[in-house]
Amino acid sequence: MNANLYALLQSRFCLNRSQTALETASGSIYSYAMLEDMTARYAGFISALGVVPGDRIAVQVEKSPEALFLYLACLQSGAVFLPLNSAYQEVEVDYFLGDATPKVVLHQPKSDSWMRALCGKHQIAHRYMLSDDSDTENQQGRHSWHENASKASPMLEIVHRDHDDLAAILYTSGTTGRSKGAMITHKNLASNALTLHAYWGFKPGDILLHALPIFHVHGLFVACHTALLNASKMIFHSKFDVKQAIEVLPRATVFMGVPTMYVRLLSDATFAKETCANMRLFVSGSAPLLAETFHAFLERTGHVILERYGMTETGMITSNPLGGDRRGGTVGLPLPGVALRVVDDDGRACVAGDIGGLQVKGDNVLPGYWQMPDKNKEEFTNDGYFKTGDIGKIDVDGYVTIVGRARDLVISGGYNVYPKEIEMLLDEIVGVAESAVIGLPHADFGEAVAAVLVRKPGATLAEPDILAAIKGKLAAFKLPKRIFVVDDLPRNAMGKVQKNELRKRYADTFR
Ligand code: MCA
Ligand code: AMP
Repeated sequence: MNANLYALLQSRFCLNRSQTALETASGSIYSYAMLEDMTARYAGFISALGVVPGDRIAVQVEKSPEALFLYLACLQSGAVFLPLNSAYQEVEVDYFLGDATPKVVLHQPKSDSWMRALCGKHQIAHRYMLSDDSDTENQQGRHSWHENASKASPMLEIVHRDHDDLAAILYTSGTTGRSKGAMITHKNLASNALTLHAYWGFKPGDILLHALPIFHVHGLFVACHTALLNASKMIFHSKFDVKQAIEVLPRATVFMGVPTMYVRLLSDATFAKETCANMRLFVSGSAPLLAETFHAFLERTGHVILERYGMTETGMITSNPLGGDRRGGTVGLPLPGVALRVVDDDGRACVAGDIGGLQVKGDNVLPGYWQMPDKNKEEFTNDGYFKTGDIGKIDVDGYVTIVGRARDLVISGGYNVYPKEIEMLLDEIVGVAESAVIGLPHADFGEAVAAVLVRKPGATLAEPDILAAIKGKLAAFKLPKRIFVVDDLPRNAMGKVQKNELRKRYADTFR
């Protein structure tokens, strides 16, 4: 049997391929026939470039239908898809390309000069540009992906892949400041997609409003896979715009978003019960949904947001039930086929209600990190459980609550930011003795990044200068939204910086 995920997805496409697969914000319509044809052409072109199964294709482009076809084409041709957040800067991308050694790189026109240099540095054989559909000028030329690939002969087969063959590599930052490539197999993706499709009760006629980015698990795997398995139409917005979302929501039945999106919907006075007339399911994840958002949404719309929990490395782990009790403040129950346990500091299983580290096992869990054998030993237990780094509890009814994180991580608007990565850059600035980066409560983003700097004797540190020094080296969403300069950092008896103390001190900064 061919375990290629694309074979599974394609087997579910509607027989009538003239049905709509994607509708963009500008009104462009792409049928399933078009999706299949473009995917096959892109796959044919990938193969003609000499890419063989297992080769990586790195993609840093804005969201567009073509970007989705490209992902599907990588699956079809057996290539390993390596999506990169379009906000990443040259220094960040340099590392990913050096580590993953892709054979092909696709990028946005705006990064032409530095991508050219990076591809030269890493001896990457092929470089193409893919722009979103609003940018027709850059759709042409020798380096235009669409111009070249859309004319290729369609690949007729779906390349055979085994369950454990890689489908994608997604980089997640690490607490050491060094990113790790999570290796995701066809089995990981297929098992999670089938489970979610059934668990969330997808049915004929469902229409998904898709406004998430497609370079992370939530938008690319969770949202696209469930919709494609259902042969659904996706109203495919290149980014979340609250006005646009409210305009099209009456035509949708399912929405998936990060908590910031729910906060923004609620902050718009025109968002009302009527907006949700056809909706059957609102899903939230990637960051904690505040109780006040959960309750305000119920009051305004009559809908109980379904919160679920997952990770890049594991796909979705838990979900509140579709039919049963959706408990606010919890992330629901372990999904079918997913084993989840809570352990204490010594790795012993906790009893119901006790707080500890969450560990997970199942077909959804990655086999390991790209070229990091030592890391793999650290992150998995001897009996095959993956250590999530999240702290939580499972109550007697099986409901899971996330209470914190063992790793130093800020989640801002659904994006993960690792303080260490920013601290390393701040510490290099002349006049900075040391730094501590923290997440502070933020009304819109849930948490926002802030930095506390200790100045060297006699140095003057001005916020704009500090920001200017690191801007361009980090994706903009990682930049501190406030910088505080202090004489020293609070430390415990062991000399460890007490970030909790700092979080308390500056708690009201963004409220
Ligand atoms: C944008 N900005 C941000 C963020 N997004 N700052 C902090 N945190 C953010 N998340 C900054 C920009 O750099 C910019 O700064 C300014 O805010 C406005 O940028 P803009 O592009 O207009 O922002 P936006 O369109 O309003 O974006 C907000 C957003 C977006 C819609 C919430 O961040 C988003 O789509 N988040 C979803 C992330 C996601 O998909 N996560 C799933 C990961 P300046 O003006 O200074 O330039 S997968 C995952 O976590 C697991 C598996 C899971 O469980 O799902
Ligand atoms: P990422 O590494 O980007 O895939 O982010 C995964 C992390 O997001 C998890 O380890 C959790 O810390 C967090 N996360 C995802 N969903 C939720 C949720 N519903 N509630 C709280 N935290 C979440």
